[in-house]
Amino acid sequence: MTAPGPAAPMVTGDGGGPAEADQLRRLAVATLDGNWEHDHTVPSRTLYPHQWSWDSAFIAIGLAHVRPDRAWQELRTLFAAQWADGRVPHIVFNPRLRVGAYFPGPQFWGSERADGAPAAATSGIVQPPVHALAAWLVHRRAPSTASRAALTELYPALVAQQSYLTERRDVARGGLACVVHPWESGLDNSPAWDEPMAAVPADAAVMRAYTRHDTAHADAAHRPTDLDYARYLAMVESYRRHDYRDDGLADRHPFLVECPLFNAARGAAEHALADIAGVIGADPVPHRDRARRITEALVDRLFDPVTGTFQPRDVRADRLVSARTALGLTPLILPDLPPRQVAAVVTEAGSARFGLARRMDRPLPSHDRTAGDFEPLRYWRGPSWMNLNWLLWRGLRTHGRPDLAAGLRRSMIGLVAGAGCHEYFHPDTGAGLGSAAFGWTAALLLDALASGDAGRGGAAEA
Ligand code: 2M8
Repeated sequence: MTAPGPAAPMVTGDGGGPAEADQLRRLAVATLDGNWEHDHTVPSRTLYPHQWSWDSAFIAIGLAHVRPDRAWQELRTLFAAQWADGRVPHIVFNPRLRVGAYFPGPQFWGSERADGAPAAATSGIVQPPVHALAAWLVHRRAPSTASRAALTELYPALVAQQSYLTERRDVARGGLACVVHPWESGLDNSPAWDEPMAAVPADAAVMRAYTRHDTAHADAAHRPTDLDYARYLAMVESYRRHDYRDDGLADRHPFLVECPLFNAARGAAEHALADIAGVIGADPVPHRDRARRITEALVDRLFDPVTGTFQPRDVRADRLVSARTALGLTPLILPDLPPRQVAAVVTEAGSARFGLARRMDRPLPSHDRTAGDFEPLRYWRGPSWMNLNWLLWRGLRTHGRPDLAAGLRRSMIGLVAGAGCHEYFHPDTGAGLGSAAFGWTAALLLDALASGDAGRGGAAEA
């Protein structure tokens, strides 16, 4: 039961030839055009029919190659729903859709009852802050007077987004922001959350009172379980009960985790804001300082010298979670990651757990493929995702590993050439899973196709 979408391309090779690349580009543009909804792009017409925060950032990066005006509009629309405290909600609901088009919908979130929420109905939680990086990349793709004006307009909102995370979410006061819900990480049911989630009291039977929307459009065996969903709802209820306020979280909230990807995105955002500041006449120095402090805190609090990888910290239990997921590789996007950690992450990525190599058949899975709980079909518990691979690809170029970056890029393009713009993919066979016309897969494919020279030629990239 996958969503209908533009037909998978008739690409016979790995997508690397010029004619094949052109076919793939057309497929990606058709997918993005098909998901365009008056002022934003939906991740999927069926599974996710509203606007999602980090999806829009990735989508803007791809749109910059083909529809730059839409790329800016995508970001503007999202930030129009920013809360007064600076949080950028993870979902902005489209009021034109029928009740029940997505669960949990606006009635469940009840954002209108919270202080500082925007006029639009939104969720009350956030997602990884990849938006400043996206804005910077959209500008850099085709710098112009219009793009500088767009950066100038977005800059204060991007700064406020960062301030919210720094000032309100650093529960342990160690320099890292906490996620208060697995949905905030973007990797909803990653094995990384199993340990902290086990402490959240919930009963799968509560789901009898609700109708899940996702399992009507995707195979239930690929999705989070009912017990996962019962816990997801319990965490929202805990946060919503206090009108999504962040004071006192340590005393009352059942899930508080420092996520490597979320905080790496925060650090990358400060680097991007420094670049943006340089273009619009603001001061880059405070951004570079904050970026340095985030990287130091990540290394200090989340790098495990024994395993040689980054692992989330369960703040309530004050310990690193044991699962070795692809989350641990993502700090590679930080240009100031120290050489020791760069080497460790590249080693972890190249191990049998993830399989990064100069010649590789498939992109990296979302979870350690040697782990007992690796599930190749279940969402974030094994399948390959374009956004995680794109982040790693970017990190490899940033840290001067064009050989590995080129191998990864080829495998990403080959994956979509074989299966189409699916939401996620079987990590061994490359079969397409989930939505068949997924926004960020199309967008990041466009970016990978356009960056061919950088990927092959080896220029380190800022
Ligand atoms: C997935 O998450 C939503 C909840 O936010 C869901 O499962 O319904 C995740 O893959 C998330 O990373 C993504 O942003 C969202 C929309 O694509 O779907």
